[in-house]
Amino acid sequence: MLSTSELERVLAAAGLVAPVHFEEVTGSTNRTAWDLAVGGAPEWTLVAAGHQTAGRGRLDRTWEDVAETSLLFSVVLRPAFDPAYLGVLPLWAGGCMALAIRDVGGPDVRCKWPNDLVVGKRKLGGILCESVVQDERVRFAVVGIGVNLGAPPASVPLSEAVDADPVELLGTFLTRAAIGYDRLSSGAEGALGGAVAAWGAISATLGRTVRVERPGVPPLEGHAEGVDIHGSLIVLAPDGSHVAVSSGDVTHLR
Ligand code: BT5
Repeated sequence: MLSTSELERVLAAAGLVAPVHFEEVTGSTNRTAWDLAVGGAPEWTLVAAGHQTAGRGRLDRTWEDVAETSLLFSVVLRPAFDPAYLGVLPLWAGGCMALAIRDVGGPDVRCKWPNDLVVGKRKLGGILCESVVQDERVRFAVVGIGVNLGAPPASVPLSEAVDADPVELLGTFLTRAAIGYDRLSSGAEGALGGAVAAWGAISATLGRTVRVERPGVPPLEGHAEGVDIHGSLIVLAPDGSHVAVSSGDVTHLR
């Protein structure tokens, strides 16, 4: 079971020093982490909950959970890299979590661009990265992750769950994420490229024919060729052009 003392323990075991904040029931851990970040909370401030009443996805969508059958947490980061690299964060976090799930004996989880954790067509986790950029610098980023454990919410079609202990999974994620974060944060090209390559190696999207939907733009169908150093999906369009997609929703067609 998650608790304040368990959060402190797994953070320390990952070699990280930061405040933790646990609530059995909260609105949204991203919201709490955001408020703490605005108030100056340091990197790796960790917020977790047993249940969210206002869990958030991207674009005002909701993240559903069944109380006590999810891992729901957010961390505050203050990457020093150029804000142009913010798109790498969900890929980096998703890659770390997919591998952490495998480490604790879970199934062959893959990453669907930009922020889903999937097994086949079923989604078992999602990542929500929110950030503030000021004076061309990242003031802070909140990386929130939800993973269904034990049972997916019945209200969400095509959802899936993994059988894992939340404390063990969180600890394994933090240990993976802490390794190499400082180089990523510094904007080292090798680290950014490494995070993108690690994501690509366990991606469910690359090599597929996809449809990309973006607000206010006609849908784009094409071949998902790769991901660039900014985390954008490179799609080969039917006219032979390469389109770099920095945000949107992807459907795997073939
Ligand atoms: C996401 O958004 O997938 C990001 C989810 C991030 C959730 C974490 S939990 C901790 C932290 N605090 C928060 O408030 N949020 C973060 P998006 O790509 O927009 O996908 C949202 C869609 O996923 C919804 O519209 C549903 O279709 C689906 N969905 C919602 N809950 C789900 C669940 N538990 N399992 C699988 N799919 C779900």
